[in-house]
Amino acid sequence: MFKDKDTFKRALTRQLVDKLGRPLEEVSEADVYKVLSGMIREQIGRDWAQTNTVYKEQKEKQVYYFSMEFLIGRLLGNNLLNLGVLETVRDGLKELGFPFGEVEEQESDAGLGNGGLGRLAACFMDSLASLQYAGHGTGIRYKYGLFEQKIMDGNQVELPDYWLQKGNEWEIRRPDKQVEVRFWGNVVTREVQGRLIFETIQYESVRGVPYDVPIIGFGNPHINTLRLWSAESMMDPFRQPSGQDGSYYRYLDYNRSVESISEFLYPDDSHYEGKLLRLKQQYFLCSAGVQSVLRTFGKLNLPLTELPEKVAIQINDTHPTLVIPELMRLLIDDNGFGWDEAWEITNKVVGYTNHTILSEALEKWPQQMVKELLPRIYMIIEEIDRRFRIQLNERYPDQPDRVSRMAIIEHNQIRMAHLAIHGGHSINGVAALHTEILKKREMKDFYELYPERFNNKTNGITHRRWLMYANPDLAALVTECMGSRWIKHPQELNGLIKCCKDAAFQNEVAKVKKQNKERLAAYILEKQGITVDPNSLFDIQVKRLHAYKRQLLNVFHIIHLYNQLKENPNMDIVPRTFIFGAKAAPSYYLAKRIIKLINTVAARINGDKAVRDVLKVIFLENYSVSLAQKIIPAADVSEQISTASKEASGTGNMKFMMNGALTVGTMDGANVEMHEMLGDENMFIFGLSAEQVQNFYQYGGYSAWDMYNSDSRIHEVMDQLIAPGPVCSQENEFRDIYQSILDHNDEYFVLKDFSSYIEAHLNIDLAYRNQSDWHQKAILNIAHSGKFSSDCTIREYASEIWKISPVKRRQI
Ligand code: 26V
Repeated sequence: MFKDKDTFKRALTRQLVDKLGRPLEEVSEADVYKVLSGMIREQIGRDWAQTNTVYKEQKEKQVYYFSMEFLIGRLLGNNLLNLGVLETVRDGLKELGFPFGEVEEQESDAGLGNGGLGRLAACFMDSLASLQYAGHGTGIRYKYGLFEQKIMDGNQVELPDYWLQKGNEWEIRRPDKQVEVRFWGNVVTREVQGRLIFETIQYESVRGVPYDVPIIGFGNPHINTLRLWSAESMMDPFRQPSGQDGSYYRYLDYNRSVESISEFLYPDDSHYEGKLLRLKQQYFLCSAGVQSVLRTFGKLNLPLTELPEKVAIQINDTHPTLVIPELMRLLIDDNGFGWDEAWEITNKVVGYTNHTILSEALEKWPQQMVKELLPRIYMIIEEIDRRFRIQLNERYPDQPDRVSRMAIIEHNQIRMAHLAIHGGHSINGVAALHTEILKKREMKDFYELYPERFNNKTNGITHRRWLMYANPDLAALVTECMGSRWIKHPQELNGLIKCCKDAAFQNEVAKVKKQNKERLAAYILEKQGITVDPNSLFDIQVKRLHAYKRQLLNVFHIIHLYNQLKENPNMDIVPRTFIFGAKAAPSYYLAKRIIKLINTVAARINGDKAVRDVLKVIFLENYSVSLAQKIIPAADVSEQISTASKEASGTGNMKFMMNGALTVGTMDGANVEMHEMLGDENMFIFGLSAEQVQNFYQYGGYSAWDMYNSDSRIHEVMDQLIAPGPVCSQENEFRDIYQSILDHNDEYFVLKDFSSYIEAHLNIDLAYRNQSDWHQKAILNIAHSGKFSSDCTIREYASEIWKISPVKRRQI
């Protein structure tokens, strides 16, 4: 692309002058960002078009990853990395007087996701293209991404994230590929030549316009497409009547309601709410997406019976489950298929990934709402349910309870997970433990009915963004140690095992970690005016705020440490900096109170001169992909402390591991698989097992009050939530949190795990004192992290679920 630095500098300078008509001295970072991204866009255009031509000519099977969320973050740096010109551009820009960091900051984060589920979709996009699979994303182009978080007086305040304000350099609007999506109306049924015909009348139309984002493969000319749909009004505003009959106002209402469909991302994760707008969004995604898939398939001139050989659709959680009835509708109503044939095709095309076992997150749509908004889709779901019940009654003739447990429509609700399992050919969990829980507990009935459909696909992260890009010095060190094969074959990171005892290598790793910590410390100083010591142990918990993730356990431990220090100011501890980053769903009261608690504790501790050399607590505002890239490389300790059985997988855990942090964690999600490789020596495991947690839920036997009464450390910390002192400035300040634990019997076993968590932290303290041993452990963490590259995950999806291979270009 750019042969060398000087070629790049010349090309950029020429473009800057040509495009802006200004001398270089008058050019801003924002100008450079814009012109540079434009240059890249131009360069990749041909490869993008050619990738699509190859797909078409070779009739490659295409995978479509349907997701309500794609948390992609910024693209400039990642694109340059994948194009192999990051270093050239960085050096060239520097010589032109534009530090890359500042140019990069001009881009807004595409925050089109809440957390793990959305970021996973983004990592998968990167792996699909880098491994040369024909795999694309289908999502929504929200005008507003996840809210921007401000902390005011310790509380979270949400501001709209208008990420498109400055334009988006990475998208191309494709009005030529628009589709129509229909809502509301009535279905009329007619019989024509012995066949029933279903026609929806008096519906409301919405125009779906796709915006395509190129997904550039690493080191290859393969460019896939992330297609994000935007909802627009169908009518031409200038042709609307403006008379007194009210139609103009109806038009304005319609317009507003249409545009609201792709207006904002729902900021709730893990909590289902039966909101009509959310249902509209889901159907909009599914209908636009499936229509577009069929249109592309149509260009192959093959019969639709061959759809399963040429198309796979993976649905990211149940949010896009309506692809099942929508595909049925298009096959039956628009293409004349009979039910059975349409069902077989649909079944073979769709696969479903489950991301949560929290029952409150399982989607169940009110029957009536679906019936009104999507009358034809509702009829199809009803028919699916009717036939499924017959099948179940035949198989379990004397078990009506089981039949109602498994039915798709029950208690006036449509259970999306049941529809997804029954309507697709594959259901997978996202870590070994999670899949086992699905099979043995949550989806037991379905596992008994369809055992062959259940499979595990442990999550992964792209090592390109999370190691090579976020931590270039560490990546360079790895390459120096063992060459660069690991970049294409991340599992070969385990070649580092042999260097883990090498003192010189340990020192180099330590040096890089120190620099990353210094950079983060500088950021903290700039943002918050607080000085943190890069020699202290950086202990970090960044993730969505949720009770099951137990940020509370972390804060309780900090309060406990503080109590000990107050009692014994000379206590010998390794100086620590605790860092948090977390957004709470705006309606999640307790989560927001926990943010307030963290900030209150932080203010107290940071303001106490007596402990300032050994203890600091930082809450970083507005945690996002870009911030994660700054934070994670600087971590010594990674907090992965969810109540066992609750975290489906976790992916932050993998990012920290790959960056040489040691994990303190429970035997939950993918932590279990990390532990399998690392052993007790290289990880700090504590707390109840998933099985113990289950037993408590099932048989009882746990009392939070007993914990409170029997452990003085717990007693002290809990009391501090309600009595003026080091935590509260006034009485009862955090009584809500106190009650959530004691009066609701500590649903997530914070108190139960407290003691073993303290012990794990004592072990961390001890281990950190031996720096050589510590770095050895850090290196082993990096060495074993290759298994968690999303490349491995995607290869498994490709061969076991989608049945596709990397695309080889035939010579034309
Ligand atoms: C859930 C819901 C449920 C109700 C409707 C609205 C809504 C919106 C978003 C979500 C996402 C929650 C599910 C989620 O993010 N799960 C996370 O998925 C990660 C990737 O598989 C996994 O690593 C995390 O453990 C899991 O919590």
